[in-house]
Amino acid sequence: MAPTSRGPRRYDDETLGDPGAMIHIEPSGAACGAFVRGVDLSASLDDATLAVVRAAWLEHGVVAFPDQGLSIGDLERFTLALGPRGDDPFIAPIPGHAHVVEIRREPDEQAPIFAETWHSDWSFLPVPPAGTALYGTVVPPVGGDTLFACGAAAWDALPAAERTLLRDRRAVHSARRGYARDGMYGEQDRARGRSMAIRFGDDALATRLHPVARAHPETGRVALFVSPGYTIGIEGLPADESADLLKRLFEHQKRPEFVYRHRWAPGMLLLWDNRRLVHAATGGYEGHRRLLHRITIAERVPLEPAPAGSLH
Ligand SMILES: O=C(O)CCC(=O)C(=O)O
Ligand SMILES: [Fe+2]
Repeated sequence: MAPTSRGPRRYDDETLGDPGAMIHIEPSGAACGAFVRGVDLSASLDDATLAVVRAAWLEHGVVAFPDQGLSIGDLERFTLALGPRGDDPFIAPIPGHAHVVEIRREPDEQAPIFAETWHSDWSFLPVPPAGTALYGTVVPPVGGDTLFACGAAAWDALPAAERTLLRDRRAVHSARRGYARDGMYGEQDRARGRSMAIRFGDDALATRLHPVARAHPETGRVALFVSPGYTIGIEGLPADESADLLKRLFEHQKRPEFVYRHRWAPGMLLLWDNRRLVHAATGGYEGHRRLLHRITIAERVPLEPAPAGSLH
């Protein structure tokens, strides 16, 4: 059919049929992480583009979209296209945006760096969030990288005998180390003048069990799902054995071969998969401001324990 016979609203068929042709995905070369270029997140994404973005997120675990220039509304729209809104139990939202929180640090702030302990976001919830989107609003010229460690690579690298011992175990998760009154972000921390809107409290004492070896609900890939931030024990083990085992797993999961170090730039959106990765903030930007806007993306399906057949 001649192009002239097309209606004015038609796009070129090549573009229409293959959004991947315009989207460039550059893997980090580490166990996780990729840069995604050629997508403008300030506009609504069509279904085909969204599918490419979703596939990249699942394949690489953490994807960075540089040079976006997003408003809070853009961030809300994009994340809602990926999944339902997640809860942020211990950080108050910004005014007028019930699901947007700030990761903030002022130049003269004395409190310890927020989230420097490895964790998977809010893993103590009954159904932990699938993903997190973090947007670089004010990015310091040095430091402030975010580290990501691939829990699937960590699981695969465990000796077979260890995987056998761990495959039916459940871990005890809790927010208490961070958000209880006596936690890292509790009463003492508030007295040190942290600028983030943290809401610590007794709710943080609750515990929740999740499989140590967790099958990803969308890819089926099994990941080691524990972290020093939120995992406080292994169900059914004496306290000393549980502590020893967790100590070993925490050392193992952050081995350099599993880690991607993400360097931020202003206007960059980062999207990660909490089901596969643990992450940690870093410092090194004393005297500079850092401000990121964050939205938590909830799981679309209920969390199931890993089926035995999918473990290896
Ligand atoms: O500040 C960072 O680099 C990461 C903070 C964090 O853990 C989070 O936003 O979930
Ligand atoms: Fe986090």
